[in-house]
Amino acid sequence: MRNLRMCIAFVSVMMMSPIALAHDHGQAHENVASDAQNLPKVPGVIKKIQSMSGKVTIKHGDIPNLEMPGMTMVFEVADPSMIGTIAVGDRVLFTVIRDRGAFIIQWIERQ
Ligand SMILES: [Cu+2]
Repeated sequence: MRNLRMCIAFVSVMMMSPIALAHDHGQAHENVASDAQNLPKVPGVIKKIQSMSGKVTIKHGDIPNLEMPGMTMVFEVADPSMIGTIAVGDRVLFTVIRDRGAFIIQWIERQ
């Protein structure tokens, strides 16, 4: 209840303040990471890692947001630092988007 009231107060301030609105607009563009967190987490097993090209081959389960059934295929990582957190044979959860024909891993975590 208290949170709700704070939320309403916050929204009211936002609506009255053009500066706050502009700030919020800027944040929306930086919020790719939190958008990615809303993607379904897909289970998979790492089959191959090509660290130079940032490509990872994963035997993956169903990917609901891409309407893709389970298979083994190559993905790209959104951030090269992701490569260092995984190894061949790892069971992982990951989120992925399709961008201009490429499948880009947004988030990945060992299980
Ligand atoms: Cu696939």
